[in-house]
Amino acid sequence: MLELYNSPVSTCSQKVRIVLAEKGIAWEDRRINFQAQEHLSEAYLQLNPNGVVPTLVHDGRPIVDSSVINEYLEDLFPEPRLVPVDPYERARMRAWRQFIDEVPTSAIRIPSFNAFVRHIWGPMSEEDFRNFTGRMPLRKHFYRKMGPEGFRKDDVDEALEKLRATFERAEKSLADGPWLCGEMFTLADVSLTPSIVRMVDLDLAHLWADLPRFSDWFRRIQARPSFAIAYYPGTRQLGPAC
Ligand SMILES: N[C@@H](CCC(=O)N[C@@H](CS)C(=O)NCC(=O)O)C(=O)O
Repeated sequence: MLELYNSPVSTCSQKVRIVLAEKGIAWEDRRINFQAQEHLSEAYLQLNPNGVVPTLVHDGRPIVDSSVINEYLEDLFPEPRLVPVDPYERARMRAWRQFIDEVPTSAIRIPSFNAFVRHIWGPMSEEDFRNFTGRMPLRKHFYRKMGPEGFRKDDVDEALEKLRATFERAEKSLADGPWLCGEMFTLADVSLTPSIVRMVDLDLAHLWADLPRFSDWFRRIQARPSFAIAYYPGTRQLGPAC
């Protein structure tokens, strides 16, 4: 039995939901309510000591981190394949996925938190906010750096530059497309998708308007049946916490 602790609007959860949909895997939806701080509850921290979503629980055993979860799902359910068989192609895919985890996935949090998360500070006193963020195993300093005013303009500019660099890198790779790693749709394509969807929700799609191959890639992504399944109604209606 597979249970996914996740949130409809969380980009990292969306990454795993795409893979579940691509592979047609049955799973139990365990929704975490960020506003109720369920991700910081003792019970949830037992499953995921980082206090973030998603967490996959397979026959009672937790697996954390969306990229690790997706590789685990690939191991459990190899068909249809989302990871190349050839070791060199597999390494190339993992290098892409690693870059995506390090660069755009981190960068998108800056404009995203400014737009959709910062307001949680509003009703809280400074002391309450410090107590709340003090309970976060992974994101304490990130939230505190954001503060009530949000991330500064130079932080946002740096994030957008990193995102733009990603699109340019993808545009080059896609010359040998249709997917990031060539003919095969892989976990690298899955990993990049939620950041791009979030860019659209932030009204930042103009940042790749001059990149035709990348624009076509995103159209192809949205045409896959897994997209509508992972992005069911409500997943784009952005509320607090990513
Ligand atoms: N590397 C982790 C990161 C997970 C993560 O940051 N999840 C976000 C949602 S996309 C979260 O739970 N945030 C909680 C918070 O902002 O307090 C993964 O990929 O699973």
